[in-house]
Amino acid sequence: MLIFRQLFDPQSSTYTYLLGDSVSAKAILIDCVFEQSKRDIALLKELELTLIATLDTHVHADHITGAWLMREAWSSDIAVAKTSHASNADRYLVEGDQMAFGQHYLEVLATPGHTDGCLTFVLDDLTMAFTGDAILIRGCGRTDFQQGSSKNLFNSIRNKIFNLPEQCLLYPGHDYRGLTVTSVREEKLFNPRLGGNISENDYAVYMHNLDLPHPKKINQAVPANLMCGKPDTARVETDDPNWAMLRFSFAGIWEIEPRVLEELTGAYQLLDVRSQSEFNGPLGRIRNAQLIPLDQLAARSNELDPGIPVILVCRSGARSTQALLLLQRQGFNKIANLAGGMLRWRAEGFQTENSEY
Ligand SMILES: N[C@@H](CCC(=O)N[C@@H](CS)C(=O)NCC(=O)O)C(=O)O
Ligand SMILES: [Fe+2]
Repeated sequence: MLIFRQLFDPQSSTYTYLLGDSVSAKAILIDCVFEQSKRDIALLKELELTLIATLDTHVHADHITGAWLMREAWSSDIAVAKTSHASNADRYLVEGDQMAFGQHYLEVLATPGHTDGCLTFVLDDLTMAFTGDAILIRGCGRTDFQQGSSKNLFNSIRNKIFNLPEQCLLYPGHDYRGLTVTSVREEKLFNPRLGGNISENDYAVYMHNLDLPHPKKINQAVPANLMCGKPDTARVETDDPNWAMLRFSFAGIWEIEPRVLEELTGAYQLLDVRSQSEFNGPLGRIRNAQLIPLDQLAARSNELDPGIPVILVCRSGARSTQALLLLQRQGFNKIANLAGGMLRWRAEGFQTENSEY
């Protein structure tokens, strides 16, 4: 089965696409964003997928690719267009190349115009295509920098993308209004720039008069993307917590595994947010746990020291997630949720106090 996710970066309005094969658990990412790497890694892990490659549709001008960071995390191949002239890639793609992931593959179409190295990736059964910034939903990529050419883009869209089956779904590299997907048929009929019978000349005039400001990050993004997102410094500065080995979840929560908590040596506050009766009940509690039930936490958070990490626990991990968000709003930033709560702690055989079985 094909696994498919469309992900969004709100800062640059970029779509990242995850495509995976459920049989082999192999996955690829199209147009991943540097700042979203933590999120993308969390999702791949939660879906139990292995990233084998990142693909970029072009050298982006508005954001930095996450390709390099992903290769650091997964040893995944970096694939870019041969015509991108980017360094540090593992595969340089030309039209007709296939990128396999398990039982599926994407085929490469060269669709220059927005930049001279733009690629569209077409799924093996022609039901989906990832067009980058060639065609956008009822729009298209600008053609006023990076060797952009309205003539080339007109040709790429009219003679390549519009030659895909009419029902083929088109997934763009960006959308600035929150639209997510379109189809070849829809864009042929309704694209205001080059749908219907609009001539190449009308299109060129339209593009010439777009008058868009340059992307704000163009001066950092283009050179970084020509290096496939390799940072200048040897170490990437992050604000990731360093007080314990934590795992970032796709839900956006830092979690601590029971085994890591058991072995944690530094100072921490273990906060149990269940009710008093549960705290004294048959499931028991973890040694040194301090009780503040969730419904009292807002009023009693001053009993905690914000300078010392707080680990939150409840029965299954749900209430403690709520508690975590509440403390975060109050300015606590060294904070983690015990994954799976007391139930998992016990299931994995770790010791409890006061339990009845
Ligand atoms: N305002 C955005 C830039 C938006 C932009 O120029 N997007 C490019 C894609 S990289 C484009 O082709 N836009 C076409 C359009 O908005 O019609 C920023 O500062 O990052
Ligand atoms: Fe672009």
